[in-house]
Formats: sequence, C-alpha cells, structure tokens
Amino acid sequence: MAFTQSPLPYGFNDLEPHFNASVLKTHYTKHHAGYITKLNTVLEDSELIESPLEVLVSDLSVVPTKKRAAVKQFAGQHYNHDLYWNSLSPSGGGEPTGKIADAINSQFGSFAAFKKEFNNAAVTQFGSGWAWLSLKEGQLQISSTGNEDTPLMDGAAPLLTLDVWEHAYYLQYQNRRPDFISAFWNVVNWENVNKLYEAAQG
Ligand code: MN3
Repeated sequence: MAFTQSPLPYGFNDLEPHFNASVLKTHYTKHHAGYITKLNTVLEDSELIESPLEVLVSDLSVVPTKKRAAVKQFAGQHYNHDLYWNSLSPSGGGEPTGKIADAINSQFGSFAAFKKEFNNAAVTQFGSGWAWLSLKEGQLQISSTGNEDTPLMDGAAPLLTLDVWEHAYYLQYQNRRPDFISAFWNVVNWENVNKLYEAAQG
C-alpha cells in the first residue's frame, strides 16, 4: 500500500475570496500530489512504504542512509500538507473556541498577542517554510521551520500550520506574504486545532 493523498476536505472554490481556487487547485493537485508520487518512487522497493507517515517524519533512523535525504524531503512535505489542508475550513476563522482558546489566553495573554507572534513567525521565515502552533511538554509553542521541516521532528505535536512557500500564495498574492497571512485567519479551522490539542494531551 503506497502513500495516498486524502481528499481535500472542501472544494477548490470553498475558501474564496481568502484563498482562491487556482491557488488551492495547483497547490493540492500539483505540489502536494507531486511530493507523494516522489515519496512512493523513492520507497517503491522498500517495506518502509507501509510505514505510518508520522514514523518516517519523526524517526529517519529507520530509513537507509542513501534514501534519507529524499524521504525527509517528501515525507515531511506530505505530512505538512496533510495538516495544512486540515488547518483550513470554509466555516473557520474568527476567534478560537473551546479548550485551545483557554490555553491561548492563559499562555499568550490574548488571541491578539498570539496572532501577532504567529504572524511574526510566518513573515520572518526567510525563504520557503512553514509557521506552526505545536504542543510540547504541555506548553503551546509558536515556531517556523525551513523547507519540509516540522516540529514533529523535534518531539512536538503540531496543531496548526501555515505554508509560506511561495507556491502557497504567489498566484493570488504575488510577493505580498503578509496579505496572505492576514487572509489565513479568516479560514483557520479551530475545530481541528481543538481536536489535535485534545489528542496531544492524551
Ligand atoms: Mn506547499
């Protein structure tokens, strides 16, 4: 059983006008799908193709040295994009709800302060990468990573991510990454963040 792409949990048009259909369609059908194809090609002669994705991403020691760089790249991208699609929702946006709202308020002081710190991580990530909200040792943490790296590699549980590779926004926002980040807050899937937060707490 090779790695497969989960269906996008909404239609390509459903995040308009914040994220337009051409951005989503190209991103999902070309970029994300392409990473999965490449991951399967690298592992086509290996039992590792049966591994849970999280295992490959969090522990590369199971991968033969000569395949390690490619697996890191493509498995990381596959994992990150899966979380990214689930971080977005047509009925998302607005203030956080549920337990994550309480945790954000108690740790960052307010949603506004949290948002400012997350925005800063997303804007200042130089070049291609990701902005994150994760849970590590019971604490929420905001971070950014380059390329395909993820806080999962560092033992944290990712809860929310924003793809800040140019392919994620250039078709709609060109070089205006801050406008893309502002648009993101209109479609954040707080329900999914809460689900992952509760799961990460065990
Ligand atoms: Mn991407």
